[in-house]
Amino acid sequence: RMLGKDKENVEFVLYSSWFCPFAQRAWIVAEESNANYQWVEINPYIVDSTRPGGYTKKAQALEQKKIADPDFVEASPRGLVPAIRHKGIVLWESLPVCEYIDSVFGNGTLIDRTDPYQVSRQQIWCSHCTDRIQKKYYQALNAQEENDREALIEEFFKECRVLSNEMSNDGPYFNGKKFSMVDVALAPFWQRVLIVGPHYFDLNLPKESEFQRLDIWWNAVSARPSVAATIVCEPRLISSYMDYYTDLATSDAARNYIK
Ligand SMILES: N[C@@H](CCC(=O)N[C@@H](CS)C(=O)NCC(=O)O)C(=O)O
Repeated sequence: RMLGKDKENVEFVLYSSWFCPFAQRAWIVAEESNANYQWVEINPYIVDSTRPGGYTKKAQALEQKKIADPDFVEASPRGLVPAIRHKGIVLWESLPVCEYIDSVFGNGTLIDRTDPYQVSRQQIWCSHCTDRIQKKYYQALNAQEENDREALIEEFFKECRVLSNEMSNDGPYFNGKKFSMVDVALAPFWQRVLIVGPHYFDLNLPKESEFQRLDIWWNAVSARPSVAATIVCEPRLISSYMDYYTDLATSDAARNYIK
């Protein structure tokens, strides 16, 4: 279904970047759906030919992005991936994009929309994944002093424990037996915690029960076909994070999630 194999019947266009965890959320939900979608690969950053594949985390001016791909910037006014185009509408920001794909092309099951409490609760824990777990982790990756990094890793562990304690005991996923939006929100970042972090610095996840629960969660999530389909080449993923580690990133994501 990806890459618009059935080019005649493309149902929506997904503007994405292979390395982007936010875009990976939308990619997972697109894979969960049965839609025939077209992938448009975007590199929103400055290309540096001395880097593997030319990938950096250096911001490219919006004007440049417009020249490279005007349709993309029309779909995403700040020039960030992911974004989608469906018939006459465009949408950007990963979680709203995920919600739309799930409602329109999926089974609408990633959020229990029949229960207002569950809708709001999912939002709280999706934000926790983005603004606390992922943010602390990126800050640790970006820290230039060992002491700062250690303190940030402790804060990251603390936020992981908080999420873990909210996870159901009824099944492997956040909500138990049903895969949900919180699982989608966290999966790309957890993959980076396990793969990218340990390459750049020592990251030994604690052995305590909260982290065992997260292990159970990741085993189930990573085995799910929609998630497995989005796992990219590990060495390339690692090298694409170099600018965070060396504090050279100037992207919108770097400003919002690291600084
Ligand atoms: N809050 C946005 C963040 C998206 C984002 O920062 N994407 C990065 C790639 S990982 C991007 O497009 N960066 C381009 C830039 O910073 O100019 C979302 O959830 O979709």
